[in-house]
Amino acid sequence: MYAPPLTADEITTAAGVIRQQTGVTDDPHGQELRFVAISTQESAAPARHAHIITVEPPTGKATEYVVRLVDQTIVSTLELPLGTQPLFTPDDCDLAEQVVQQSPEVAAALEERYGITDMTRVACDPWSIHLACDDDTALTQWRTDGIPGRLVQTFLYYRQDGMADNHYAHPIDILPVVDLNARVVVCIHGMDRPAPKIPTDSVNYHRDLLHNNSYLATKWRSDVPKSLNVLQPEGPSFTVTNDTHVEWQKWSFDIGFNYREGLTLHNMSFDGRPVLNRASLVEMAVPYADPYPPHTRKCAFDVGDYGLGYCANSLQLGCDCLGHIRYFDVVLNDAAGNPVHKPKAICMHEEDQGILWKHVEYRNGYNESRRSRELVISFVATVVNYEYLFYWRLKQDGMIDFEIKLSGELSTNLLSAPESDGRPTHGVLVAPGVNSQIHQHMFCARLDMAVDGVEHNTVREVDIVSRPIDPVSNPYGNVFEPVETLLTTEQAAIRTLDVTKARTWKISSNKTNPINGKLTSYKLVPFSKGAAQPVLMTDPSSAVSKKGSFATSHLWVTPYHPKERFPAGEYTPQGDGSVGLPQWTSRDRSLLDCPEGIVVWHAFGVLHVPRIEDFPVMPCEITGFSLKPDNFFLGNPGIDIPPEVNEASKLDTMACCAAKD
Ligand SMILES: [Cu+2]
Repeated sequence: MYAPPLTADEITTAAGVIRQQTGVTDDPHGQELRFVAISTQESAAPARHAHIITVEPPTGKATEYVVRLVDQTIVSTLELPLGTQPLFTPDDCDLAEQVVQQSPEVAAALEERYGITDMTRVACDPWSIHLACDDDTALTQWRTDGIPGRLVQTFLYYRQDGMADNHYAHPIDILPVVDLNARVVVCIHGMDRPAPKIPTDSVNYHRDLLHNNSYLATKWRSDVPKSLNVLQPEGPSFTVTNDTHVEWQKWSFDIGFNYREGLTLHNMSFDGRPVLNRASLVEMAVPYADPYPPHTRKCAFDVGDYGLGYCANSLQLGCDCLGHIRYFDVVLNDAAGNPVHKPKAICMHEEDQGILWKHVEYRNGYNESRRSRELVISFVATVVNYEYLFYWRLKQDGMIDFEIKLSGELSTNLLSAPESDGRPTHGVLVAPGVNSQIHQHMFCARLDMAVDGVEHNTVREVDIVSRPIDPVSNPYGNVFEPVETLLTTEQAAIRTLDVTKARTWKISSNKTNPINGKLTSYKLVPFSKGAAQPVLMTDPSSAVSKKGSFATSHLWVTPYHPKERFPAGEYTPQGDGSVGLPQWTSRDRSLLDCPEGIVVWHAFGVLHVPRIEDFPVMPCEITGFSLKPDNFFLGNPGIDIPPEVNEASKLDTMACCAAKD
C-alpha cells in the first residue's frame, strides 16, 4: 500500500523514540548509535509507521525498528545477526575518507612512496568490499574482540590540479581498508611492490581547468550552438495534488522516494484502469573483470551498498532539466537521526518526443500527424565516481519506458604488477598510464504488476518462431508466429532473453479484449533502450554470481510478498546473496491465482568495455525496457489526441502538418 515519504518532523520523532526508548544517549557525532535509515514503513499503511535501521559501532550490532508515529511506540525490534552490515550512508562514506585522511600509516606510505605530504590533495573513493575469497572474509574478522569489521576500501587518487581536478587521471596504487566501527585503517594493500609512477597528464572536463589539459580540448569549440528553448507559456499539462499525486494525459499515479531505491512510482493507472502497483529500481551489481588482487574485491551493489536515494543529486534548472519543471524535494536523515533536506531531487516535466503516429493518404495528400508528448519523472544518483540517471517516461498511448543513462567517471587504476609491459590485460588505457577495467552494470527493476487489477495477473513468455515447410500447414515456408508459454511456477519463470526469437514477456489479466478475445495485457519489452545485453558474465561458481544471482537471468516472477523487496537481500555489504531471489524462488511457488498479485523482476544492464572516449567524463550510455499495452485497449489509445500546429515553430513556411482539404 502506498505511504508517502516521512516528513522532517516524523524523522525527528522516530529518531527521538529510538534514542529515548533504547536508552542510548544522544550523541551528535553518532559514535554510540548511528542511524542508517529512517523511512516510511510502506506495508504498514495507512497508519504512519517509521522503519529505522541503526548500527552501534562499539558492539557492531545492527538493529531494525518499526515505530508507530501516532503514539511514538516501538512496535517491533529486530536485532540482526552479528556481522550483518547495513548500507553505507553518506556520513559513513565521509567518515571512511576522514579516517584515511587522518591515518599516520597512510600519510607515511604516501610520503615515502610518492613524496605526497598534503593529504587534501588525496581523494579517497569509498567502496564496499566484495568478499571474493576466504582471505577477504578473514579481513572482516581482523579484530580480536570478535566484533566484525564494517569495512570500506578506499581507492586513492591525486588531485594534481587542485580541488576541481579530474583526479581519476592520477590514480595511486595503494589501497587502505577502513573499519568504520573501530575508525581505523585495518591494512594498506599494494605496499609490497615498488611504487609505480602516478600519471601526470592533466585530462580535465571542469570548466575552470579545460585550459590546463595536456592534450584533448583546451578551449571551447568555436561554433557554439544557438539557443534551443523549451517554452510552455500556458504551463504544463499535469496536475499535482497532495504533493505526491499526479494526473497527466489519462495517467494517474503517486510519487514516492526513499534512501535506498530513490524514486518509486505507485498506483499507476491509465484511463482509470490499473497497470502497476509499484515500480522501482531495486538493485545493481557492478563486477569488475580484473583477476589481480585487490581488484577482485571490486564489485559494488550500488543500491544495497550505498542507497540510490542517499546518492541523489539536487538537480539544476536550465542544464539538468529544460522547460517547465515540477521539482519534488525529499527529506532523508543523517547518522545522528536529523532530517536532511534534499531540494529538487525528483524532476517531473513534459518532453516532445517526435511523432507518436502519422499517416498521409498519398492519393490526396491528407496528413494526420500527432506529436508524442511524454511525462518524464526522473532522478540522478552520483554513486562515488559514476552517475546513474533514471527516467520513467509515460506516453500518451499507455506505454511506459524506463530509461537509464550512465555517465560520470570511470573508476580508474594503475596497472597491476603482471601488466609490466604497460598494457592492461583486463582493461583499456583511457589516458597515458591510466587503466579502466572491463566491468558490467547489471540493474534489477521490481515491477509489482496490477494489469486490470492485481488478483489474476499471469505471465507468459512470447517467442516468435519460424515454422518449417509442411505440405499442409506451411507449403511455401512463409509462416512464422508467436508461441506463448504460461509461466506457472517461480522456477519455470526464471528466463533469459533470446533475441533470435524476439522474446518478450506478457503480463495478463483474466479479462478478455471484447474485440479480439485476447487477454488484456502489458508486454515487458527488454532492451527497448540501448543494445540487447547478456546476463551476468562472471563464472557461475564465483562469489559474484552467487551474490548477484538476480542478474544471472533477465526475468524472475514471484507471488507478491511484502518482505520480498531486494533481490540480493536487505543487506548487501559483505553479504553473500544467500537471502534474496534465489532463496525465495527455491520454494517454486505457484504463479497462478496469486491473491495479492505477482511481482516481475527484470534484470538488464550494460556490459562496459571502456572506450578512451569515456574519459575524462563519459558520454551517456543508455539501457532500459518498455511496458507496452498489448490488447489492453480497443485500438490505438492515442487516436483521441486533438490535432495541433505548434505556432512557435512557424517561420516563413507553411506548417507541415495542417490537414489539407
Ligand atoms: Cu561502466
